[in-house]
Amino acid sequence: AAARPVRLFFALWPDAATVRALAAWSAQAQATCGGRAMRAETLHLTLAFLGQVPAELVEPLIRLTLQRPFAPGTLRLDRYGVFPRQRIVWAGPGDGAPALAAEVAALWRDLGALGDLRPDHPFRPHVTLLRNADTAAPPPPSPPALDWHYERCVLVQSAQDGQSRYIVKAASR
Ligand code: 2AM
Repeated sequence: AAARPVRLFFALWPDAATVRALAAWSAQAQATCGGRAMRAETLHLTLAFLGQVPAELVEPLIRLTLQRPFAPGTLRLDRYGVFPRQRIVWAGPGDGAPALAAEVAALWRDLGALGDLRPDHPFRPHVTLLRNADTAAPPPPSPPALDWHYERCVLVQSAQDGQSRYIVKAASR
């Protein structure tokens, strides 16, 4: 039987110090906005969401992740934001993270060459902190800016059995 499609995305996964800082951002936002805090081990920034991908593409995607260059950089998270429709409160870069956006565009070019893969909307860099939040009121002032030094992008499988579970399939060098 054909293997089932796999839900995949590319992301930046925070180091331990960045996770701690993000957890503090999350707690501060939750005091005002309520909602459900993302578990610390699930905090991430999505670079490219692939959705359900045919199983045959998983190995090529792992090879691509291992082989293609990905430029490290620093992302300055300095604001809260909300997606009212999804009732999400997030942390993000006020400047839109142009260097990271350029990496994401290059990643999509490589993905498009590999298969029928393209973004379904523009890149909006954010780390989801709270779900089912009260997004009618503005979030509180943010803590001091957080500089996240990232080294790698990772290919992640999202296994949706009840709560979402993330499995890292490969990391860039
Ligand atoms: P979210 O946190 O804003 O919901 C795994 O689901 C990751 O992929 C999450 O970071 C999620 O963003 C993101 N994601 C889910 N559906 C998406 C879509 N259609 N486009 C872009 N990102 C998506």
